[in-house]
Amino acid sequence: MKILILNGPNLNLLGRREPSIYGNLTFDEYFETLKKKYNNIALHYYQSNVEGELINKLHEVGFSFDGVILNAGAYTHTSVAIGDAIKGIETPVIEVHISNVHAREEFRHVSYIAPNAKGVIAGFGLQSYELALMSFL
Ligand code: CA2
Repeated sequence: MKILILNGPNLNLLGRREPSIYGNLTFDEYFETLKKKYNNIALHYYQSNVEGELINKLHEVGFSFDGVILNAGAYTHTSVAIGDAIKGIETPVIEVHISNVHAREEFRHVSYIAPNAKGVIAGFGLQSYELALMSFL
């Protein structure tokens, strides 16, 4: 089974700032533990701060991978283009968030991803990614 974790803007800063919202671990550290725990899955990871690069990656994997776990960061709340890209591919996409976006500012309650996603997981810290992964098993 081939699964891609796709992270959007600023998620490369995880573990370095705002630990009260996003925790202390860097994503690379978390990803290593996840890969060890699920070593029977071909787990890939890509992060970009650039909207078009996220779309290119969705197109690249979207007809061959079994699933995408997508944290589009703030693009979640703004990007019609990422929403359209998800609509245009065959691979199911799960929207994830580290924080509970519904308990935060109103602009974070809007998602252009959710209407095109298989499901949404938010608010479980980095464990949100593992919960999404388990749903593909
Ligand atoms: O809770 C999430 O996973 C978010 O997707 C994170 C985004 C935010 O814009 C979404 O509303 C919810 C922000 C990611 C920024 O991450 C940082 C991590 C450490 C330091 C600064 C930013």
